[in-house]
Amino acid sequence: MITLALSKGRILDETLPLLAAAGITVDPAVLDSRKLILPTADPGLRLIIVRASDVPTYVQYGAADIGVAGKDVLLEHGGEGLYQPIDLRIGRCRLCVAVRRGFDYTASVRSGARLRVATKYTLVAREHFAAKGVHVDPIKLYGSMELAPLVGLADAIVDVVSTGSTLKANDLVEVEDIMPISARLVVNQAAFKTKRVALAPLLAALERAVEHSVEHSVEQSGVPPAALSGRVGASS
Ligand code: PRT
Ligand code: MG
Repeated sequence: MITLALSKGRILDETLPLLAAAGITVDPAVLDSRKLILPTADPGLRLIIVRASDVPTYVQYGAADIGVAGKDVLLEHGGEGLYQPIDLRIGRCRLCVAVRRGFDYTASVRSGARLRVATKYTLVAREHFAAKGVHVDPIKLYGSMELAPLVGLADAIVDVVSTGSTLKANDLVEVEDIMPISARLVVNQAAFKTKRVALAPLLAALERAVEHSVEHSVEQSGVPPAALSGRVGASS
């Protein structure tokens, strides 16, 4: 039996079509239930529903063999005990730095002031600013990061942005693009060897499903997705 860890919301919603293309379907009644262990039409594969930031932990410890997690979540986790063989090209967004409209970020950085940065991604933020020689005090939050600069908790936020409408609605502006983000298939390193016979065809089918959906989106828009975000074949 293979166990796949996923989070409800955009990750599950965007993974289901890839699974379907790989020939694996899930009963809609099961998806609507509050169950946390979901069977699929393939008796050799079940899904478990966990918090997005917990996916790497379940897979690292082998409670799930594979999982789907955003690169943002994987960077913050560290990726210990995990292989990341497939960029699923779903859950696309970008990690960025944003401040209140009117806050002079450039001047503040130039003056060498310590910036208070509210974020769910304290490790990533620390590394990003250290590499630029900017002094920061990361403030760990678990959600609604956009609020922090508005009420004086922080000077800046590091968060993922997709359409930009949340920033806009809260009078924040993006001042730095850190990196493009998409979701990765992660595999427990031990399971990759011990369950290779069961995993190999599933990984191959998912890879084909991703390629097919990429070709399809090129046909529809005329623009290769790699030109929109990230590199072709990026897997780290
Ligand atoms: O919600 P919960 O706290 O349980 O966990 P989560 O927020 O990590 O889960 P979820 O399902 O919201 O996100 C799962 C993964 O989706 C993330 O780890 C990202 O890799 C990816 N992803 C893609 C996003 C977004 N797009 C996104 N827009 N994750 C979050 N957002 C949020 C963002 O934090 C901000 O608050 O949406 C808001 C901005 O959206 P726009 O469209 O207004 O820019
Ligand atoms: Mg969320």
